[in-house]
Amino acid sequence: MKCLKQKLYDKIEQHRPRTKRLAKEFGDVVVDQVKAGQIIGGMRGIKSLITDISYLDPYEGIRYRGYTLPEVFEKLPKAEGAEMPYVEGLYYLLLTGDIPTQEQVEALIMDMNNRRIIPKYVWDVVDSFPSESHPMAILSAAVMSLERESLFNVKYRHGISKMDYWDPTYEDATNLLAKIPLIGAYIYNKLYHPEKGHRYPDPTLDLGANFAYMMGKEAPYDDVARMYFIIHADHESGNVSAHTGHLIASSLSDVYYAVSGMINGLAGPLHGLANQEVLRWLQGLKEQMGDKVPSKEEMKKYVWDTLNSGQVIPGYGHAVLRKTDPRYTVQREFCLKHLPDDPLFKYVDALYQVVPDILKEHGKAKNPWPNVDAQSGVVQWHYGVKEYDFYTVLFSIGRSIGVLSNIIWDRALGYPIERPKSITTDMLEEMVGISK
Ligand code: HAX
Repeated sequence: MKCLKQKLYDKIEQHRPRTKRLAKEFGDVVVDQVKAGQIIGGMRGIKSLITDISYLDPYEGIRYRGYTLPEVFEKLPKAEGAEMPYVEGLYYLLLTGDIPTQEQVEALIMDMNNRRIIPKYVWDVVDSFPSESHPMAILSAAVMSLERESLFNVKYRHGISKMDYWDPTYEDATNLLAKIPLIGAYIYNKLYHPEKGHRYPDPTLDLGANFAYMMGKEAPYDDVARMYFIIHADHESGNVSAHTGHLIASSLSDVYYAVSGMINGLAGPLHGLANQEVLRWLQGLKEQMGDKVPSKEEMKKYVWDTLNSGQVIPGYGHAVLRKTDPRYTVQREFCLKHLPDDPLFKYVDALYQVVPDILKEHGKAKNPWPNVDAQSGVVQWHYGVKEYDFYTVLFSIGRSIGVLSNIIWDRALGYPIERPKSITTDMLEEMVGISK
């Protein structure tokens, strides 16, 4: 049996001529046009990035290597008795495009378990933060501190060939992916449950089960962790976190710099932090209502009050999607099966009944439907992770799977340093025909 790295090498060799041919023979073919509105509107919709790891269709949602989320959940190997697949299997799929066998995933789990040792200075970095610090700031700093371990940097200093950049990058990426859940769980225990202390990983467990174990959670939290990391792994390349990771790595900064930057981008309330914002916003509604479950009219009023005060409804809308996010649906189905009577789930479900119509009437949001963040806090809350500041750390662990896979392929295909062109307002006014 070929190990993941050998299989990846074969795939890279097969793919390289395609990229080379596109660049050499078709470099001048026009594939998109840029409108002035896109330049001042956050580059929305401009086709200017390339990735084969995932593709986001506005109406269908995300596909990983061509597979929809339900297909991913159905096809990837699972631990005995588990409802959700191994996270390691997803990493294998994202890197190679192939669904791994049980044996291939087990070999990868063993490999990753051997990469879990974390130098003491990382714990010291985490411990040195004040307890009021946001866990995303701590996670970013802890990942950054690991940069010292980069194999890519050592090889680069010794003069490695461009064709081989992907190899130490794969080593760095797999090392970081093995370690980041430990850092996340350590931050959780330190900030919120210092009395319990930190649990070191169990080498017999896979990434999802290990995370549950380190968080001090029983089943089915292992499946919750697997589901959570898998649905958050990738959303093609243009979103803030994925793009930041790619951009930083394009200057040949190593994966530790890139993933730390990715985490910083994810920490914004319009992106990953929206999952904590949903919970904060819902708690506000619960406080207003006392113990009473709000009526539909009261719910509508709360939504309108939020909009009228100039704020966004967290967990709704999307820059690309134009329908309910399948990542929302996966979690909703999990909730319907495992926690149908959870009071918070009922709130979120009731919101689903009122928010889209209100956003349509409000008339601004291009997509009135819920995104991944509308539902994810509910699941965590139900299983006792009520410290909602922590939710984006969970998102970061998941997102690192896609970002790292992309960076390995960026190196393999030799994509250059990213450098779009900017213009001044004067120039844009002139281009659109505004006379002074
Ligand atoms: N509530 C109220 N107004 C909204 C809205 C929402 N949920 N979503 C969009 N709008 C508004 C925008 O603020 C914008 O208003 P202005 O014209 O006054 O600036 C207008 O509708 C048009 O925006 P859009 O084109 O539909 O959306 P964008 O591509 O600009 O932004 C966002 C996409 C996800 C940032 C946006 O929908 C939003 O702010 N949603 C709430 C925050 C959220 O849930 N973020 C998480 C998104 C998923 C994700 O990345 N997870 O990590």
